[in-house]
Amino acid sequence: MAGLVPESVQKVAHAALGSREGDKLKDLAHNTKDMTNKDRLTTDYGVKQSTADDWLKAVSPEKAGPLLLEDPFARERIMRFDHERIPERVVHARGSGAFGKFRVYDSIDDLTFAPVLTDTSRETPVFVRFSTVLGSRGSMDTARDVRGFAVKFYTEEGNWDLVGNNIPVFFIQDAIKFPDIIHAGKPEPHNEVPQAQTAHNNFWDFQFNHTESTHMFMWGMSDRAIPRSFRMMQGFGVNTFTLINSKGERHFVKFTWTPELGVHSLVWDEALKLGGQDPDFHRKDLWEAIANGAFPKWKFGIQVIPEAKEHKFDFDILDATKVWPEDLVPTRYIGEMELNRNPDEFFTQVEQIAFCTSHIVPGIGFSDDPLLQGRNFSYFDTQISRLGVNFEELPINRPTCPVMNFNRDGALRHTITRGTVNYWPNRYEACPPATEAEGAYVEYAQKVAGIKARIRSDKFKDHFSQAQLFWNSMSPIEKHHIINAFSFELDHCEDPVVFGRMVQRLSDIDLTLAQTVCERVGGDAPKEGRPNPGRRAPALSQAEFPGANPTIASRRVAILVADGYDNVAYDAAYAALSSALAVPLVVGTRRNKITAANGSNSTQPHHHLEGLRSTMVDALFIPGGAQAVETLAKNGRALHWIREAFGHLKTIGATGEAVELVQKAIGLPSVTVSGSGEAQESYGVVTMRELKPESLGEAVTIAKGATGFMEKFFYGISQHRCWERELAGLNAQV
Ligand code: HDE
Repeated sequence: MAGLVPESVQKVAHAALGSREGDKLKDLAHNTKDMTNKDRLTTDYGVKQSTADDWLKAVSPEKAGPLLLEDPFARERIMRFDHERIPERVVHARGSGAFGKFRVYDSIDDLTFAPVLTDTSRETPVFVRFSTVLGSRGSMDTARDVRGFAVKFYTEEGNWDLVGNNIPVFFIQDAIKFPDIIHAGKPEPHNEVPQAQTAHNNFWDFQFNHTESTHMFMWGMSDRAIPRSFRMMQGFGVNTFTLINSKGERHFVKFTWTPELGVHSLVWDEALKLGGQDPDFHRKDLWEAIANGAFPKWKFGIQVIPEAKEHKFDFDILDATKVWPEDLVPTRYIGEMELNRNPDEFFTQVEQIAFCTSHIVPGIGFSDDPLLQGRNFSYFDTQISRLGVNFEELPINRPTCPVMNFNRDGALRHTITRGTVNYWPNRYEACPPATEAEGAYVEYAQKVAGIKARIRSDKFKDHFSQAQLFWNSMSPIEKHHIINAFSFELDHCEDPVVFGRMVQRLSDIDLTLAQTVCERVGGDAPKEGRPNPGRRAPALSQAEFPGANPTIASRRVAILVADGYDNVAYDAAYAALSSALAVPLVVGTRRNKITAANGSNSTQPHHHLEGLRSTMVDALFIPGGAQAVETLAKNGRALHWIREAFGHLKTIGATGEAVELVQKAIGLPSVTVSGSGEAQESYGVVTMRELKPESLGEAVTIAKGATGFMEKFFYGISQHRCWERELAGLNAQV
């Protein structure tokens, strides 16, 4: 029925049903119902109900008396409601997800016999859940935090769960430390403060005391921890897995996802404000992009090390606090994932999806990575506590291939397995184990020898080299942001022991970093730094991943209007933005119709200036029109919009009289604006005083060095942010 089930969801679902991608959707269809106006209200046991509103009462002529406990309908409703909540995930509680498909385009049959990675004709359905780590289910999306990037591949050989993050390393080397790092990062135990933040004493106390976290907290203080969108993050399997080929050879492997849209982040001030203004910023962004058909895509890459070379590196390749630098182990891109369908229901899909790192398929194996091995135990265990022992039977979790075994019973068992035996061996030879030829998972015959001991190999003891490698590889802007992040975080630690020791720790990475942060947050200025050999690995910088092609597709662009706006510039911008698949959002002095300068055109704004905030868009356009500009110039909120967008390094476009408005709002002589018919760009502010229609064309080529107004404006947006503005210190007013 129209309105109840979003059309976009239906369209993609139907298109996919004929393909392998649709296998999971077909499977889910058995459990999916659409609510329509033909349905009638019933109890859970199917009896129709005459009202949804009144509890059965003892009614007398004078009044409706007390409720009768005998009312089974009312009791059912209340009791079902009382038990609606399940425990939230102990970490990664807040998340959102989507369906999609994966295809390998460059078979790696030299490395594995897993068809999901070798059969280029195969489409594998996937469900992906993105998450923050520390916050509760209701916390804000834009917290400074690692993001989860968990992919469930419904392969024909069973489910493969690749449970990764958007940062390639982790805080700890050995799984036994997981409760400590999470306790230290979560709200403090005495007052449950702060929510979804690492800016507190306990987190930084642990970081100082636990030096193996040093590399990871550098990533956490970088812009990677405040992504602009889930669609603009890399994903990393983090742990070292193995691939086994049909010759029985084994290679170590790390898995990565690289987004087509490039890797982009918010600026910190935006992230802070969005936490209050739009706590669902990332969740909505993913949903809207998919609903609008702007399907996010990632390239799938592998880094591979043959078994014989395991010990040839100056780091241990099984240590999850280390990256495999790309100059030593290049990434080979072999596949692509697209997300193209929003979930139908959050709880039964996004909340109930259960990932287990132990879920792998033949041709893929584990390694002796001591973090991975602990994870393999933990995920299965946590699902039992969160969802119950039959969690694999839940629709979103069950594989698309056949499942048959002798596991039975347990709370909420759904499958009814017919037959008189529930054990193996049995007299009927029912459900025998599969042979290797039939596709059985056979463990790699790894040699294991040694004594029992609680130790790690020597190379695990180097905790600083890769933290330095990361710092050295950052661009000047990225370094500046990391310094600001430490300044924020340590400023929130009131205990001088905590911030005082942490600034000393920073000198193990870089002396200038330590001294600059110390200058701001307090403590004794570090005098000497750990020697830094100056090695760099450029691929660690997110600036290395600008995106496949310059594009403004799916970028949100506000158009500010008031009565008397210039309809020629407005119409041209609106049409050009739409044809470039950006999302124009008209923001007016009111949400009722706004009349254009020519008196006959008008527009119905999507929002008014108080409703939408500049933080929620990627760029800003203001058409001229003398009357409109006069109104906006007197409106403090409008001026704030322009200043804030400028402070957040966003591209701003203005034509006609709006050029003076922008000049007035920004008020910086170094930002020059065009006083003529030529389009001009200065620090990401694109202006053109006299309208030149040919400069406003609809089909805009997005390329560097273009001359037209719209081309310059679009190129600016495609670059995400104008970093020159920050380098010149012009954004300081926000
Ligand atoms: Fe997790 N982690 N983790 N983790 N993790 C969980 O499992 C755990 C680690 C990651 O969207 C939990 O289902 C241990 C690394 C993601 O549902 C739990 C250790 C990486 C998600 C758990 C780690 C991750 C989780 C909580 C150290 C990046 C969300 C709920 C040995 C590669 C998955 C759940 C989703 C979730 C344990 C370390 C990523 C408790 C013990 C390293 C993306 O099982």
